[in-house]
Amino acid sequence: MSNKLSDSWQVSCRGFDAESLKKSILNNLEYRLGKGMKRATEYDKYLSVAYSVIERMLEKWILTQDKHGEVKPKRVYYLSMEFLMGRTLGNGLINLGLYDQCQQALQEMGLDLEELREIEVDAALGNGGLGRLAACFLDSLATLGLPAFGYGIRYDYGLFHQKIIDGRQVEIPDRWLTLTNPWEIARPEYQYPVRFGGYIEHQIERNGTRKSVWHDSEEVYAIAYDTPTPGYDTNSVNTLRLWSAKSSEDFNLQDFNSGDYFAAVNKKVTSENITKVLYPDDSSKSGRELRLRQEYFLVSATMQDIVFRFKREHGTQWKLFSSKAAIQLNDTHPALAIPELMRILVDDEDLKWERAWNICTDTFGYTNHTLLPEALETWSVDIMESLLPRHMEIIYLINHNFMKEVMRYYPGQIDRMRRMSIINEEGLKSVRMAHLAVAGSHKVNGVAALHSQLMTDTIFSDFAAMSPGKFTNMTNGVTPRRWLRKANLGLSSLITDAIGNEWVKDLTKLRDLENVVNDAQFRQQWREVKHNCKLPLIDLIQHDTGIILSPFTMFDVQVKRMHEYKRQLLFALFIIAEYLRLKEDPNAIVTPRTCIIAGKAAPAYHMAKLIILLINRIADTINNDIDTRDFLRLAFVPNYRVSAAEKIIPAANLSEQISTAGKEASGTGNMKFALNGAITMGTLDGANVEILGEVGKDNIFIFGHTAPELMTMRREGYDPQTYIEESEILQRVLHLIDCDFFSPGEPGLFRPILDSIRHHDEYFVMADFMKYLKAQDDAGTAYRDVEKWTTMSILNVARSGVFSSDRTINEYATEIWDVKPVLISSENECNKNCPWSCG
Ligand code: 26Q
Repeated sequence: MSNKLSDSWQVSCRGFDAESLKKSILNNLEYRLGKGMKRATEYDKYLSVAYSVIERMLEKWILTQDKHGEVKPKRVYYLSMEFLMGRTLGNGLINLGLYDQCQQALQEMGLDLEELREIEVDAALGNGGLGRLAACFLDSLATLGLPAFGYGIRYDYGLFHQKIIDGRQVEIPDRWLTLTNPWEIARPEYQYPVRFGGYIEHQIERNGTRKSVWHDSEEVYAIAYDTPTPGYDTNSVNTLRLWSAKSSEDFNLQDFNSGDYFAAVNKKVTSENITKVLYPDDSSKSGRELRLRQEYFLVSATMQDIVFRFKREHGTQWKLFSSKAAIQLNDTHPALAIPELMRILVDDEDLKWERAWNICTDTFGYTNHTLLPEALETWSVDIMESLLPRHMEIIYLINHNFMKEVMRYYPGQIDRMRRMSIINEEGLKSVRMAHLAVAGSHKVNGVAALHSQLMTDTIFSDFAAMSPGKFTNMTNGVTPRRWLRKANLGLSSLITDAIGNEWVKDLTKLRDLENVVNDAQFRQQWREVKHNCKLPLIDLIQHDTGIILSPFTMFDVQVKRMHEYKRQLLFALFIIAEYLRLKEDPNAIVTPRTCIIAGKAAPAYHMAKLIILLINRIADTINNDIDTRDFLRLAFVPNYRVSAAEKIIPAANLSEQISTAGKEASGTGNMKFALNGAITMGTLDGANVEILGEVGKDNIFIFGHTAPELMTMRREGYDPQTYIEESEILQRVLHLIDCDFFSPGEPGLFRPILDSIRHHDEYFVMADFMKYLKAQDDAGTAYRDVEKWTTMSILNVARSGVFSSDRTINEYATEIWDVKPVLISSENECNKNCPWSCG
């Protein structure tokens, strides 16, 4: 495909041609790694290429940062405990416009770019949607030329690797840093002390003002590691700054001198533990103290850094602060940034409380990603008091003022105050982080229209009644660079040949595909591309599981974290029903289907792990049944991760988005599938509602009870038994599990699953089962109509433009952040007259 980007922006110290790249690659191998081609390992070769790519980012990075230093624009700070970046090489090459040249350079050296790309280990510093959203946002921020920093934690161990042994998930530590990470630059010159524990002394100054002094705290240092985040077809390169913990003293001298060497080393180890490992739970049940330490560590280092940068550019003109910094909180995990900024402004910078508070609320924005009550973050006042005594005081003060305000609005409404309080006084006293985040922000947003509506109807209804203008919606999006241009070269090229390549930067241009939807040759090519996307996935699955699949079947895919509300179980029950139908009626009309499931379960989430086991046992049974195996297969792909998603999603025909209505805040996988020409099989949940709105009801399969219907059923009493009694198919499916058909020799293995859906069925699996079966039947029928399916597939892509994270970031920029792009032109930089002659 034509991949020529406008070349005016190309910075020229390191050439962007294949010849210069070759030179760089060999130079890096020799002078950075100290090897020649003969002894270089595959990883050495990958590193040499990666170094050659990052070098070309660095020039633009410096240019960008210098420019920002000069114009001192308002910057966006995206604070997140997770950045699920995946691999960088392929996307770096695409964003820099270097892909084809690099491919050519490597080919001439007898190397293969695709093979080298596969060597890179994913940066898996996130669990799922929230972390990947942060990564997509970084790509869009840079592409749009917005001055921005991502701030997060440099975990030594990212999300665990998942192995499947005898059908069960086994967790393996992710030692992603044991091999060199070429994309980061350590900045030991940027380090900040972060304090924990101790006590607060309240002094009265000579002039009568009160002063709080924090004594006897332990100190840990936060060291910055920077990764450049380049935009596509632009000189803008922003920064992802991740903090790593370093002990403040190499040894505790007292312990050391008293002869206790191990105690001395141990203290060092304990404080450095803060950034050891990412919490592998994508809900917040685990109220562990280490997690709170992590959250405060991120926030404290980040706020010090932001204030340092502000003072460097604007001194102590605090009135400018909120017009120079927009800080976005990715869920409540970094919400301590609010009391931390209060502490810095009031205690360190001597601002009056009211003034500091106005600065805070003008600066912070908070994004909510969940309504599940059990996932709303709270911390016990006890833990907070002992770990962060000053912050606990500040939170009490914030709450005191906030309660006064509530009282002004609603005099005498004690119950409302109790509900809205940042401190939950019932039982063990705790801090409600969501209430803190709402109180301390000028904008609070949900991540899809339905979710934002439910948010103000339910968990934040009192807050929305008091400050309606504070609440808004920012429907999620995904970056088209990674999720179409990079992940699906075949479809990208076909699209570009048909409508040009502007869609990469303006995804709404995909609409132009509607002009060729009836073009017979285009349609034929479309089918071929979709077919070919299956081949590498088939190889991967055979390699990882031994299961052999056929590309001539419908690929029906559900990939996402394992969660009861996401209802992988509903998909599994459908597969059993389909299996029974095939067994009982050899002449049944069927659409040959390949069902693919992947996802990790939180290590302590036993039900989710049991569902993985059930899926694997179903797969063992049906894949080995000669009566059915030509029509129905199932594969559970181990170790779902960003790089696997890039292979799985393009191969899908049907995209399973079947969460219990009202439970999935948005979903972003749903968008990636639609963008790659898969048709959604979905409930009216999260962004599925908006996908329906875009593609139209003829190009999607929607089923199941709606959120309001389920609300009524909960209120009036829901009995799954009535649905079971009504459906013979459902009875037989459940019976097959019950009689240990999938667990021979292990009687009752799946009992907990059956008990849960037969008796409580919190996620309405039974209530939606028959509706799902019908929708699946419709999808199977539609797939057999090749022409109809082709149209649906093309229209899904044509109408998915709105789900670009560029659109989302533009909305944040104008409606929440008030930030503007800064053009980075390539004048004045290294050119042919470069004195260093470094080409
Ligand atoms: C919190 C405290 C302690 C330990 C872990 C956590 C924790 C970690 C990760 C809580 C939640 C998460 C991740 C949540 C998440 O990924 N939410 C998803 O966000 C997506 C982006 O907005 C949405 O599309 C999904 O609907 C939502 O589930």
